[in-house]
Amino acid sequence: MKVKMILPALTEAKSPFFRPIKYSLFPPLGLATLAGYLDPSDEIDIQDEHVETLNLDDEPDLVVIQVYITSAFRAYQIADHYRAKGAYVCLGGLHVTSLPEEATAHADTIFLGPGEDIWPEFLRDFRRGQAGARYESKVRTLIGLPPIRRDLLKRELYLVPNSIVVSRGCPHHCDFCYKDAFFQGGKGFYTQTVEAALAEINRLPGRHLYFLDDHLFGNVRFASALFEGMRGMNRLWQAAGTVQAILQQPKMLELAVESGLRSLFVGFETLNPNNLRAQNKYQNLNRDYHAAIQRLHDHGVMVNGSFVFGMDDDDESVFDRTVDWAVSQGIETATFHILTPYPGTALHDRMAAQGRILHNDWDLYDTRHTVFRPAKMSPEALEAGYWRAYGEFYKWSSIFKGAWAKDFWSARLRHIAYAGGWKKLEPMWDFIIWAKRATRMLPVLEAVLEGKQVNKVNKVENVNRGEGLEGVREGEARPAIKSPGYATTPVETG
Ligand code: B12
Repeated sequence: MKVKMILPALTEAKSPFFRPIKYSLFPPLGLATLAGYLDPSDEIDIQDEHVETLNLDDEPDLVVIQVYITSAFRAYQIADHYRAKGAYVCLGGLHVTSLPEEATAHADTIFLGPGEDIWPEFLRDFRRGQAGARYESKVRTLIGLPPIRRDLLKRELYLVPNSIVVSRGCPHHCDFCYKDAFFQGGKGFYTQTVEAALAEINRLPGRHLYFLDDHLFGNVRFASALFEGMRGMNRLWQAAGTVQAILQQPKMLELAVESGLRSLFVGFETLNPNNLRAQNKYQNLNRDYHAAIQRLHDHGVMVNGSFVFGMDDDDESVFDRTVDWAVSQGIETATFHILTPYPGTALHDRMAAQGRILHNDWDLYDTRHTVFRPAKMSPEALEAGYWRAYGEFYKWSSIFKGAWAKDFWSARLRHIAYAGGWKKLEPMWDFIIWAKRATRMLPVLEAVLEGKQVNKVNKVENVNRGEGLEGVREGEARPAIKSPGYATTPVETG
C-alpha cells in the first residue's frame, strides 16, 4: 500500500521570502508515530510542508493528514485534492478533534483524540475493506507502542531533529489550553514507562534533545526516575515546565540539571492573579515567579518565559509591565501570545456565549492576531501591544539589561548569545533554511546550551556541565574539561 502522510503548513511557514526558523525546528513526530503502525511492506512518504514543497502529483492509496487549527484550511484543500484523485483520505489531530463536523466534509475517515488506539484499529478495518467514518480515542496508554519511524523523517532539514515526547497531556485544566478538548473521553495525562522512554532516548543520535511534553514534570515519580536514568548519558536537553514544579519539587530540578537540562519553557502566562483565577490556572496562583526564575538561573538553566496578553483583566498597561518585569528578571527569551480561544476549550465556550468571537478564520488563530473582543482594550490595541512587547523585549538594550541581571559574566554572555541569536539573526536563519542546512547548526546550539557557566549552586567557572554536577558542592571547583565558547543559536517553541 502506498501511504502519503502530510503535515500541512500555515501560510507564513511556506513563504519563499521569509520563513521563521521556528518552523524548521521539529520534525512531524505525530506522523512518524502513526507510521510505526503500518506494515514494513507499505510504501510510506512523510512530507512536512514547513520545510519542503509538497509533491501533490503522486497517486497514493491512503492519505493521512495532521490538522492543526492554523493549517486547517490548507489541510482541507490538500484532502479535497487527493479525494478528487480517488485516494482514501484520513484526517486527524487537534483541530479535527475540536471540530469533527467541519473536518468530515473533507475526509473519508476522521479521528478524534490521540491515535495510539484508534489508528491501528482503523488500519485493521481498512485492510478488510470495512473502515468506519469516525474513530474516537478512548484507551489512553503509551505502553507497548511500536517504535517511532524516525527513519522516515528528513533529519537534515531540522535544527532539532531529536524532539521527543515521553508523556501525553497534562494534569492541569487551564481554560485556554487545547488539552481538555483533545483528551476528552479518557485519561488526560499519562506517561510511557521509564524503561521505554530511556530506550527511545538511547536510540537518538548526538547529544541534544528537546522534550515536547506539555508537562514533563507532571508525574514526579516518572520524571525523577527518568532523570536518574538519563544521568551519565551525556545529554543536553530542553523542555517545558511549570512554576509549581520548579518551586515545589526541590530535588527534581537538581536531578533534571544533572541529567542535562539547560533551558526550560515556563508558562508564567500573566502577572495578574485575577487573570489566573479567571483562566483556571490555579497552579500559578500565589507562586513566587521571581523565586522560580532565580532557582533555574542558580542551576544554570535558561528560561523561556511564556506570556499571554488579552485576558479580561489586561488593559493597555499590561505590555510594558510584563516586558519590564521579564527583562528585570533576566529571562533569556520570551514567547508572547495573544489570547486565542481555540474551539473546544472552556475559554472558547465562554467567549462564544458572551458574543465576543470576532470571526472563524482559522488561519488567523495563530496567537498573533486578535480573534475575540478583549474586555479592556480594542482588538487593534492588543495586536499593537503584542508586537511592541516583542520589539521591546528583544531590542539590544533590553537584552543587555536582562543579561546584566545575572551575577556572572559567563551567564551574561550566554544570555546575549542565546537571545541575540534567536531574534537578531533572521537573515542568517533564512539563508540556512534556504540552503537546507538546519541540522548543521545543531553543534552551535549545543555549545550555547552547554555554555561556560557559572551559577550559584556550584559557583564554578569552566564547568563542563555535560559531565554532570554530582559531587560538586558550593564553593568547590571542577577543573575545566573543555571550553566550548559561545555562538548564537537558541531554540524555542511557542
Ligand atoms: C512541536 C510543536 C510545534 C512545532 C512544530 C509542529 C510539528 N512539527 O508537529 C512548531 C514550533 C513549528 C509549532 C508551531 C506552532 N504551533 Co505548535 N506545538 C507543538 C507541540 C509543542 C508538540 C506537537 C507534538 O509533536 N506532539 C507530539 C505528537 C506525538 O503528538 P501529535 O502531533 O499531537 O500527534 C498525535 C495526535 O494528535 C494524533 N494525530 C495527529 N494527526 C493525526 C492524523 C490521523 C489520521 C490520526 C489517526 C491521528 C492523528 O495522533 C498522534 C499520535 O498520538 C504542541 C503541543 C502538543 N502537546 O501537542 C503545540 C501546538 C500543536 N501548537 C500550537 C500552535 C497554536 C502553534 C502555532 C500557531 C504557534 C505560534 N504562535 O506560532 C504555530 C503554528 C503551527 C502550524 N504550522 O500551523 C497549538 C495548536 C492548537 C490547535 N488547536 O491546533 C498547540 C497544541 C500548543 C498549544 N498548547 O496551544 N508547534
